[in-house]
Amino acid sequence: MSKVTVAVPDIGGAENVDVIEISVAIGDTVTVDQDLIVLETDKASMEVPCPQVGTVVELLVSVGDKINEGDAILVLETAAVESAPAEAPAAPAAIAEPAAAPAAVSAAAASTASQRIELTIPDLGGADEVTLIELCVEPGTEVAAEDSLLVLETDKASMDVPAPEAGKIIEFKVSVDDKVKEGDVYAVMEVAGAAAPASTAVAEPAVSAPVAAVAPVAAPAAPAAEIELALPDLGGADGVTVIELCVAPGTAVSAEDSLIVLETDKASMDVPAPEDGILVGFKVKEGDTVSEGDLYAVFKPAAASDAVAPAPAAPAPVAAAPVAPVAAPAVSPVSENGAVAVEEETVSNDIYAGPSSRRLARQLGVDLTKVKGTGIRGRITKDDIRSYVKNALQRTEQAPAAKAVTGGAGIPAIPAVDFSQFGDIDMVKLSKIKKVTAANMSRAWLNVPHVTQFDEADITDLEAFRKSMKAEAEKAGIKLTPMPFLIKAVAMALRAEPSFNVSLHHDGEHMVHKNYVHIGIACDTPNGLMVPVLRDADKKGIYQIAREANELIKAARDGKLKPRDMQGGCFTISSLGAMGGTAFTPIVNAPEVAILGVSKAQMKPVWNGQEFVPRNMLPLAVSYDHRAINGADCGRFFTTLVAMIADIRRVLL
Ligand code: CAO
Repeated sequence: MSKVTVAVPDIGGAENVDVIEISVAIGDTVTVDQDLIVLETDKASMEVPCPQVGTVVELLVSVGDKINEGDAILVLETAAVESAPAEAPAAPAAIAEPAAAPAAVSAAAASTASQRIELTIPDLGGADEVTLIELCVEPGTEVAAEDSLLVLETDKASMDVPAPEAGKIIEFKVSVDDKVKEGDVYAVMEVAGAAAPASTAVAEPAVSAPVAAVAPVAAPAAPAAEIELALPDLGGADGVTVIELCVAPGTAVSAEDSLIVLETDKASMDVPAPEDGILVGFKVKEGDTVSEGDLYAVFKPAAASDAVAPAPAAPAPVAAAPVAPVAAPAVSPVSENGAVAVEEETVSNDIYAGPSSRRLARQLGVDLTKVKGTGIRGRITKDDIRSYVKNALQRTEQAPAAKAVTGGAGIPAIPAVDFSQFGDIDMVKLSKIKKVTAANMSRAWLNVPHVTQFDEADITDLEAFRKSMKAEAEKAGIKLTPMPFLIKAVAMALRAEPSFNVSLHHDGEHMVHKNYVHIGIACDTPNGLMVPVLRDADKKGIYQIAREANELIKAARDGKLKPRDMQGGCFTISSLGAMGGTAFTPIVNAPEVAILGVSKAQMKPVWNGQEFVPRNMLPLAVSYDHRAINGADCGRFFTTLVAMIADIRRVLL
């Protein structure tokens, strides 16, 4: 065992750098390249990797400390036989400057095997130094030829640097936010077979950065004061795609403002305005394929533009009309959902994202102006896009308007309460039926926009008739309560008013009209509320309905209903008449679209046009799903129903 002190490596001359994160704790076993701490200046942050395997035995810095190159960070206990110097300045070697890293282009076979090659930064189109903004893979990753390894960026362009061939990335020699230039070694790669020649190790991006390459050319054909802008050096790339037009025709722009964004499969670049002026119009549109020298816009330099109208006549028929400014992207499938769109906010009109992120966004139909970047300096990463899509999908699933028929509502849960703090309680487990009922009620209540309409039916004559038939019915073994009459009246009212005998199809596109009439009977049972279904009530007589209803109610109370006995209802009747109450608002038993609530009948004085007469009045309530039924439909249905109950002979008509 020996102890090694890990020190701050070369940090590019930066001084008093903040320690913003300690990534390990005392006792941790660490491996080579594992992050130990994170440092940050106002320009960059860097992770300090571990130079060798060991166990952290002492931390010598804390978050908030300011440290410099060579400062001790922590002490490692290693398995090495020979002890390292007490204050070993060994760390720098582990950071960015590997032993014998050649300054120039890649050379084959740097380290262990002859198959290892060093990868160097390719031609940057004349740009001096560019910033490394993303390492696309982890050391140890197997990559295919052309897989992106790095993303580089100037203030005007970003580019992916692809793998020159298939292999395994052994290590990166660079870190995010490093400045790199052509020829810098950035990674060591293990490739199959013999060492690759140096040239194969140099990745050639499809498009080089057009940093100093903007080339407005005076257009001979253009009217005085207007010039046509030509595309700059594209690093030899042909067939580059126009992916964004950044300003609307007629817009005043400043020098260096982005006018269009071009993209190959490996790089994207902004093409900036050459000077202050007015972008008169575009000669290209999004999706066009362009090459160096192509005329892409008509531009009026500020010096020449006194007062140019917002849409001056372009010298050539420019493609101004169909151009959408970048702030109004055409594609946003997520925001097609109204409910979601309301919640969406445009985060930024300046899209700061690399080509691979832009490509992913296009594949997923994501509007990048709405994505918040969490990368360095607010850059949009692929993870940002994925999180955006995930969140959008979750919101869509929760948005009732998005799924008017099948959806739910993301309402906050009722907080948990410990009732025992207020007094003695007993906890009784819910029966399965009660749990199912609770779920069904919540589902119906949250999904169905309910309207409840009230009325009274004069059952004086009905009750007189029922009572006159009771003894006869009893002889036939039938208990004749008001319920069979209500079932028959409802069945015939549904026949007369078929707009109530429907269900919304779950696809949200259709209404299911039913040519059968099955009536659900809400039953209070010892196990909870159950709703057996009496089939074809429109085709049955009162005695048969009464007999079947009694059997179903008994089976419900005895817990003997079969699943089929509870399926297929068109409409439910819930009667609390035997219990009392003047009115209640029943919940629609979805996917049925309406329910009848029956309260306790009472003798009431009713004006017959000449005098008040005592009548037995039955309070009724119809709740209906306002997605499927309009108030006028309910008015018709309810009037028909009340008339049938008041004069039961009407069910024969
Ligand atoms: N007004 C006054 N009296 C009424 C009445 C009314 N609306 N409805 C029934 N009665 C009387 C009956 O006349 C009967 O007495 P008689 O036969 O001697 O005249 C007595 O009350 C008992 O009737 P019942 O309740 O046994 O029979 P029913 O067919 O009317 O009802 C059932 C059966 C299953 C609907 C009922 O027992 C029940 O369980 N209701 C509860 C429904 C429920 O819980 N719904 C959920 C509410 S929230 O949606």
